[in-house]
Amino acid sequence: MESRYNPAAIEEKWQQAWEAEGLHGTNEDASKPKFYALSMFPYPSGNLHMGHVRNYTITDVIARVHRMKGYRVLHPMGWDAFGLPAENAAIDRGVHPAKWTYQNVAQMRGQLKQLGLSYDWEREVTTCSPDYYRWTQWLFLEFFKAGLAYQKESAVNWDPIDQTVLANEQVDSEGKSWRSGAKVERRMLRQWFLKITDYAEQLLKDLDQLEGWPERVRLMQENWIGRSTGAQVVFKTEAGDELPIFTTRPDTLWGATFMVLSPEHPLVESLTTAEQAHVVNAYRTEAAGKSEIDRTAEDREKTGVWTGSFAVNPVSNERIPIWIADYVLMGYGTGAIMAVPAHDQRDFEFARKYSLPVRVVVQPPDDLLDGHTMKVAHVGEGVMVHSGPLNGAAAGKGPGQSVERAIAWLEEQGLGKGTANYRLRDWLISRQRYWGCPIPVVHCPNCGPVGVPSDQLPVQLPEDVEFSGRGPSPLAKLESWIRVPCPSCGTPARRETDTMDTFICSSWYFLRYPDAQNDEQVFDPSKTNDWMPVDQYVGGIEHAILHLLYSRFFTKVLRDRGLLNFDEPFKRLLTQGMVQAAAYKNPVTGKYITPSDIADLSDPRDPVTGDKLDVVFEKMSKSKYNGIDPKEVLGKYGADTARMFILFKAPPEKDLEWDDADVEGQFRFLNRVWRLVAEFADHPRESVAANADLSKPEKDLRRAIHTAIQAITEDLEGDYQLNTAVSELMKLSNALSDASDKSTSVYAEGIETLLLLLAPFAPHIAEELWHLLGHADSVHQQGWPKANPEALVVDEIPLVIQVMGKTRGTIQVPAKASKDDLEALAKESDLAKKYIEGKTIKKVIVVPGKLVNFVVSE
Ligand code: ANZ
Ligand code: ZN
Repeated sequence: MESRYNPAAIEEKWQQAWEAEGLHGTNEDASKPKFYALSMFPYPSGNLHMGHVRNYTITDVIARVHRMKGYRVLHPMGWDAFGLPAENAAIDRGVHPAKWTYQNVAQMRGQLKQLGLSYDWEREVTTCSPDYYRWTQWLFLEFFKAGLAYQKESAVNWDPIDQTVLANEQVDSEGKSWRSGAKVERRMLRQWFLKITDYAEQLLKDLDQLEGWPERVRLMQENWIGRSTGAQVVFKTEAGDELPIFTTRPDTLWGATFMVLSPEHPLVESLTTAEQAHVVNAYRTEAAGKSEIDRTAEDREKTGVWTGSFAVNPVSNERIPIWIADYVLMGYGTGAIMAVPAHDQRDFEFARKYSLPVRVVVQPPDDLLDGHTMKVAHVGEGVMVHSGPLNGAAAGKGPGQSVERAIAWLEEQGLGKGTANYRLRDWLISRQRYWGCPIPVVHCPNCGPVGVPSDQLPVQLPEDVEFSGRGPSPLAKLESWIRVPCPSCGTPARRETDTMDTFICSSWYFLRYPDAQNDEQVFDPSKTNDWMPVDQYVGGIEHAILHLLYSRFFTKVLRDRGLLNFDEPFKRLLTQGMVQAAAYKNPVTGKYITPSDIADLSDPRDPVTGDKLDVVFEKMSKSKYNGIDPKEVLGKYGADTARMFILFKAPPEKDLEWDDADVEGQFRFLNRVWRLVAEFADHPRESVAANADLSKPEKDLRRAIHTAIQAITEDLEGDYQLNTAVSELMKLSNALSDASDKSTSVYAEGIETLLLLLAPFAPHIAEELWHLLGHADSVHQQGWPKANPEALVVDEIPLVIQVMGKTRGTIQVPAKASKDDLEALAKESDLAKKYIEGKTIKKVIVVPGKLVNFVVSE
């Protein structure tokens, strides 16, 4: 055998052996309980980064432990392979996106294998492969048939750099594209949408089922869905048109002094008088170019123009002017509001600017408000005044308060009804790019949009396209591909040239793994229902909203289409923390400096300015020069050390700070394990049956072994405290090296247990050493050890000896000793004798399990 631990000599060897034996194939034995362990699949950028390594190692440990515990485990991997980078590579470097993507996949698959991750590669899915996207298209058509996919002309977010439309979710809070960083523009375009809003209520309500999700993620989803309750109230224009509004404060109706419509509201045109037409049109054009984020920014000055028309306040029959303003959005509520300037800050600013009346209907308890003089809207508590049937009611949303009473009254009068509104919008899924899943629709002059029949799927991406600069998608120019007969009536028609948002591809991949090679069906529902839901999903917090919400939406739609029999796809979710590393930042210029440019790292200075640099821990990134390439770490220490370090350094959900010394520390630990086991293997053991009468050191060692089993088993349940599990492994290894007699059966039990417990964490070294002990089968096929409660029993405990209430020390006594025994043992102990000899014992106080106190006199 190798006398030294040499990862290079064992890791690849075992990876190949495991693959040859099909060790990580999915066990389909239905008599076993199932466990579906899933990491979020990566975009194949070409290189694995530390964030990936961390994500996949965590899931791998969980998968491996469950296998050892007797579960049948599904642990698959795949590629989220469509997307813009491939297309941009094609434009910049002239490689076809497919080629670029598959090269990257091959490279990354190799890196994953080097990490010793126990994937069932037979179930690999690649979203850009026709045998996968065929089913993405099939699913789209299911949505289409259900009326959940539709086209609509709407103001959309246009990314001027990537030349495509983006979903609201893909625009950050500053109005910039999540990908290109470009300031997003507004354009009116005809686009495809999925009707996620039909599921808003369920997506919100079912968050309650997700007890295994981080509270923070549930909250982010809740806020994103953004439910607000209130009422829809129907106002009428003087011309008699109905003008419904949504308000969260229907109780303030008597304070509505004007109305505001979104500039895009369909009634604006007919409401605009000839005198106002000029200003209204100019204002509408200006508003159309602004993003929603700009329009709704709180600190922005409110602007607007009068349409020239009036409406009637339905509760007071008062005539109120109708304005348009860009702070009212067409996509929320009804696109029209009643303005209550006394109690809504935006309306207040607007009213002051255009000298519109302010009428107080909520009087606060302390000071008397006057609409003419107030400086800000009053949004707090008070009593309803000048409000007809609501007068005297306490203002607020609570039971019996003004809002509830207003809704009841409006419903009684037939003027409105209580409703809920959601911030969530329908999901804009069409993209004007090539490298995506083609939307399987043909536009026919007679039939309108017609779904491609399922036996003609996939609608394949044509390969002979030209990528010339960042312009319109090459698909839109490929007439030979576009012209097709209508599948329904045969008339010459045109293909849809938009492709789908790649978030569609990733909204169902987890449903495919249970039946990944099915070429007849999207999946066999019995298989997918059997494996789903995912028992443990692990991935980055950056997917807290988009991917997770869309996946939940897909699951619910497919359930309603009869394909699935569960409500939620991911039972438990672990969002792993970031991997950070030291970066050197010049506090004056704000620039990051490459460590190799720094002369002395113990006194880091800017090589150009000479400024002293700050050392900051930040997420690894190229731009901060603090990335550490997994390849280097694997090359130097091997996969097992990399895995151990990453698991040990921080709890999975916390950020992790890279530290070379700690990596080195884990490498040394594995070396110690190696020596411990190798030395043991070199000495032939007597095969001793478990001895009933163990010596004290044997008992202590046995207790240490079973304590480790118990602690690690607990760490691997529920919250996955993988870092403390690694510490327990280290403790057990120390207990074994400290053992005075290494020839006992207890020691042998300890060595084997150490390897079993180590196996999920450092699979290669555990396997090598397991075989070194003479086992023929794999350590990974062994049962997970069970702690023996008897071995955990502590049979001696410390007893405190006191004299006149003063603690003098402790002695060891049998845990089960009686009160009398304790008194006797204490009296006879050398410790007590030292203090009580020559004195008269007047009283002995015994507290079993704790102390013995001698009351003496001289
Ligand atoms: C009158 C009122 C009085 C309002 C008051 C608030 C306070 P959330 O909580 O976000 O649902 N609103 C309704 N539709 C709008 C739209 N399309 N664009 C911009 N604003 C809109 O907010 C709902 C409130 O925002 C509604 O209640 C409405 O103003 C406004 F003392 O109506 B409120
Ligand atoms: Zn037709």
